[in-house]
Amino acid sequence: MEKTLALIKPDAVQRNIIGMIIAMIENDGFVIKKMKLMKMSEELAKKFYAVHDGKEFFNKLITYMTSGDIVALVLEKENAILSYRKLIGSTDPKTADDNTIRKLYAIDKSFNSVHGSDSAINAKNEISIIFGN
Ligand code: IDP
Ligand code: MG
Repeated sequence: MEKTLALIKPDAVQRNIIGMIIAMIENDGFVIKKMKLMKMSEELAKKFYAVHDGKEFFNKLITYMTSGDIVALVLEKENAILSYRKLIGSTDPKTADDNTIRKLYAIDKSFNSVHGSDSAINAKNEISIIFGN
């Protein structure tokens, strides 16, 4: 069964909506295989988001992701990667489909409440960065 890496980002943890987001994940048929509340160090955030290094929003992204606790989850489902990307909706909540996590809960394109791996290779890589091998 396919696995993906999900993060509930600091803006959502701070607003006490961890439970609402996890309810949406479970209601969509995902099984939680691993879960932890943690705070990303600057080093970890930079490693996790290395693909965005050099972009204009990179520093803002690192400051945001290290600003408070996050919840990290390994989710399992058939086609988990694509299915979870569909459940979270597009990066910018303004263009996200109705009833997606970002449409319902994201503040804006920067503070968008959740992360989801976008490919099999990135899912494997991200799971090992956060949970180890
Ligand atoms: P994704 O989270 O939908 O995969 P990415 O393009 O991989 O989106 O960007 C990673 C994260 O960086 C986003 O979720 C968001 O928090 C932030 N981000 C992306 N694009 C922008 C932007 O144009 N301005 C500010 N923040 C952005
Ligand atoms: Mg991405």
